[in-house]
Amino acid sequence: MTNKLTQLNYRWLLYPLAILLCLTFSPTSMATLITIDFDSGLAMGNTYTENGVIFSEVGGVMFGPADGGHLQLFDSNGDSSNNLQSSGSHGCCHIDIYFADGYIFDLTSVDVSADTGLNQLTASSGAIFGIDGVNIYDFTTIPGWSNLSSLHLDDIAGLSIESMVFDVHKVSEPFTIFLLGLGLIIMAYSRREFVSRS
Ligand SMILES: [Ca+2]
Ligand SMILES: [Ca+2]
Repeated sequence: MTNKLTQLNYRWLLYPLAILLCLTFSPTSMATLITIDFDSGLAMGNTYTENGVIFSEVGGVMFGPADGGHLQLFDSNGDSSNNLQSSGSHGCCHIDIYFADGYIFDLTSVDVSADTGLNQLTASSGAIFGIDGVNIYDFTTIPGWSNLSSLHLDDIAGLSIESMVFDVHKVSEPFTIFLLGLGLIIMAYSRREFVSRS
């Protein structure tokens, strides 16, 4: 009798534990919204890094103070937060955007303060979006902007971006993968036990 009770408890404890592990450490539950406002990052050489996101000007001069490079970090619209914008006297730019840790992400939104046209965003999925005017663009409603490894921004002449929001999936951490795997193994084992005893 005691032995049977122990087996019963053992079986019914394993299954919830496995489900808890899987739910807690599954990749989708690790998604985190990250807003880049171009205020708190570090501009160095041809890159700007904020909150783990790298903006790298491809083959360009560099990010500069007011007018020292292709790109500026400057509050052009007076809302006390910097914009990422092209510098009029230095022509246009091409920028790669990605996470320093190689995280996979969804592009959630881009807040555009100024745009004179011909500015194009390309996703690693192959999706292309032509920015057309001043707007807060909601990419969650457009197919092709999820599970990305990078973005590419072309010809940002006349473009001024107030902020960008990313939904990052932190799936590359070995410990997370280990715990998720452990949860799946326990779940499979406890299910086998359940089937063999019933
Ligand atoms: Ca800003
Ligand atoms: Ca601003």
